[in-house]
Formats: sequence, C-alpha cells, structure tokens
Amino acid sequence: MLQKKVCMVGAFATGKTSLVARYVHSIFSDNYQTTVGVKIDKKTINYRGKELNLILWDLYGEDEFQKVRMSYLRGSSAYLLVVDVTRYNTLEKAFSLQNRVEETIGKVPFILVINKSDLTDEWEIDKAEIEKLEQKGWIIIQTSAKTGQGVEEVFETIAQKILEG
Ligand SMILES: Nc1nc2c(ncn2[C@@H]2O[C@H](COP(=O)(O)OP(=O)(O)OP(=O)(O)O)[C@@H](O)[C@H]2O)c(=O)[nH]1
Ligand SMILES: [Mg+2]
Repeated sequence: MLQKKVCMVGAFATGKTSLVARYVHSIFSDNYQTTVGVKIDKKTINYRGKELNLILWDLYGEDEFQKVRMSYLRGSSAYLLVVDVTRYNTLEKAFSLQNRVEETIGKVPFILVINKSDLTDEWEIDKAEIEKLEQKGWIIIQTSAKTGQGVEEVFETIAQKILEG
C-alpha cells in the first residue's frame, strides 16, 4: 500500500498531538502532556478509491529553549503547520519553521492549521491576516481538536494534495 509521511510542526502547545488524537482515535483531553521527541501514528485514508497510509510524525513543539530538529522532516511528503489562534507568536513561529522546513526538504504541500478556534473570545490572529496569506496561495483551515471542527478536512486535504499535487 502507498505510504506517505506527514509531519506535525509548530510552536509548543498549539495542539499538534491533540489533532492527531482527535483524527486517529476520536479522543480529546484538556490535560497538557508535552511531546518528547516524536510520536508516530498511522491512519489509512480512502481517497477516490485509492488507499493511502498516512504516517503521522507528531514532533515536539518549538520553544525558546529547543528548536525542532530538521532531520525529522526528511522524507516527508507534506506537513501541517499548526498555530494556536489564541497566541499570535505561534503564527510568527510558524513562518520561521516553514522557511526552515522548505530549506531542508524543498517545496512539498503544507497546510496552515489554525487550531483552538473554539476559544472564540481569545482570538489573537485576525481574519485580514488570514486572508492575506490565502491570497498568497496558502491553504488555511481552522480547526478545533476539542470539538472536532475542521479536523477531518485537514487530513483529507493533505492526502488530496499528496496524491494530486
Ligand atoms: N480549547 C482547545 N484546547 C486545545 C485544542 N487543541 C489542544 N488544546 C489543548 O492545548 C494543550 C496543548 O495541546 P497538545 O496537543 O499537547 O499540543 P502540542 O502542540 O502537541 O504540544 P507540544 O507537544 O508540547 O508541542 C492541551 O491542554 C490541549 O488540551 C483545541 O482545539 N481547543
Ligand atoms: Mg505534542
């Protein structure tokens, strides 16, 4: 079967692990347990009659003390760049990570995932900024690992990008 590696990349505590847990196991927890190193999960997706194994590499998030090791990205067919809509600096972190990932593995499909969108009162990223990025051609999807909003769409869209370019 066709297997493709997809990395979860972003600042710490943006919800990378929660998105994978929601998508693969249909669960959510409010408890924060930071990822140490990398955790690998797998989900088979059916796209237009084709079966595809997504191998999800859930990396630890970047903070001021530790940078994400770009060697983890090698061999990725795509990646999800995850931000926390309640913390503007996670978007800035996403920009710097995106540059470094592209320098390392070249241009592969990615989606900017705007997570925690259920926390509607705490948004720090405004709609105009999101629209500007969309005009640049970025694919952006708002999600909530808590409610499940947008989560299937993210993984289906990345699978589609991998298969169809
Ligand atoms: N309200 C809300 N909370 C969320 C959502 N996604 C994650 N969280 C919470 O945010 C915290 C961090 O979630 P994680 O999934 O561990 O984040 P992470 O990006 O994997 O963190 P690191 O592994 O440390 O980089 C946890 O307390 C989650 O319960 C969401 O969509 N909505
Ligand atoms: Mg994690």
